[in-house]
Amino acid sequence: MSFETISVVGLGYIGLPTAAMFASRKKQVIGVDVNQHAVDTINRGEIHIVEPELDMIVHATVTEGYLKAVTSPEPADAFLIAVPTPFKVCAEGEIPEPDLRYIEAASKAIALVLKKGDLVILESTSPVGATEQMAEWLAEIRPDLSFPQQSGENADVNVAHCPERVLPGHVVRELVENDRVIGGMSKRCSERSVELYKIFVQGDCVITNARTAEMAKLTENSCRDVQIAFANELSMICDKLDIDVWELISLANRHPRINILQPGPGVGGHCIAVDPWFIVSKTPEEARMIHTARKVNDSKPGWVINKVKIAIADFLQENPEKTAKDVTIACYGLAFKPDIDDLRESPALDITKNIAKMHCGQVISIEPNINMLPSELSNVQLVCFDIASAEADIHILLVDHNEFKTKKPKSGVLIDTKGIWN
Ligand code: SAJ
Repeated sequence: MSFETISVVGLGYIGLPTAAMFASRKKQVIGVDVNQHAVDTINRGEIHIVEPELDMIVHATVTEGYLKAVTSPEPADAFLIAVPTPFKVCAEGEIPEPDLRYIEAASKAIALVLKKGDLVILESTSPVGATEQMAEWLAEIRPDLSFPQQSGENADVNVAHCPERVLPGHVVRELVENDRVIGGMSKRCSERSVELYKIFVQGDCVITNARTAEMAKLTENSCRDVQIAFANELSMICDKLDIDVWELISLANRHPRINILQPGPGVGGHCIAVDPWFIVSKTPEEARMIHTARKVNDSKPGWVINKVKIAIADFLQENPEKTAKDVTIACYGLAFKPDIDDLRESPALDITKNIAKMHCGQVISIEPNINMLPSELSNVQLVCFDIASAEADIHILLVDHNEFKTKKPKSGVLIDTKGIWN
């Protein structure tokens, strides 16, 4: 059975581009989101997120009538769920638990419009077992339909986990070119999912089971987290031993089998800093290295703030006519990684906020990708590079945006967490 109408639930950084790709292949796509603003924006042919090339595709597919957005699900042949999976708030030092409430709400909403022959795919990054849990929620609401946990290959509704793996900033290209891991709850579930993704995916669609697919995604992001933690740990060791970590890494990387990543102010975004906890919370006894890596990366912003405190004290000692009130600190970059406007879970934002809280003098921020500072930085001023470079006494480089690679403050104390001003 072919897929004529496809529904994507959750129109964020993954859901909207995915919906747009199906629509660009002339499928009828119904995007569902609880956010009325997002729905209205998309229906005008515009987008509410920043992602290169996406605006053109959404505009074209909405105008041609292939993509529409709604706030509650409508019948379709396939449903893809791409909602957030954050973790629950917990006390400091405790292991965060995944919060599946958005998956639960999305699956209960689509359950009402499911029919025999439909396919449901969970794309959200999820702890192991979440797809089986989702199938249970669907079955609870629709006892009139059979699901793979009850009827295997003969189920009325097929269910699979196919994690998204695209890199923000390159989503449109990676959605088409990347290989997909397809974890069906039965062989038939996997085969139908491959048929669906092949509508636009040019990469290989590799079949496994749902639990392995869930773990594959968590493994990819945990692997990157562990590798970044290694680089961050090296940067702290080198600082103590008076060695330039950037030179060290470039030397070590000349070895044919070594590829060390880059240290920074910490790990941000809502993927790499979150997903490893889904493994640690399930298997705390075994996941020792993954847990330690999380702790190392989470400790890096505090380490940078400590460096700033030392720099202020040194500056005042060398300039005895000044008090802390006279010291202007410039923080370069707020985004969680270079050349994007996304401030979610950003260590640069966290560091700037903490410096503004502890420092009684002026704190200024330079972030070329935004026009307005978030409300939590109410006592910080957004300025351009040249003003900051001329006015600040202490310059802290937090994100290696392209603009910062070509310019360097001419005077003052430099704290460079990304190694581009060396
Ligand atoms: N970072 C470093 N040093 C490095 C590389 C990255 O400190 O050498 C930092 C970045 O500055 C940033 C954080 O790590 O704060 C994460 O950035 P990233 O570029 O590594 O990854 P994300 O979060 O943008 O996207 C990741 C990708 N996963 C992998 O590369 C394994 C992407 O493919 C996933 O789809 C995405 O997570 C996701 O949605 O899970």
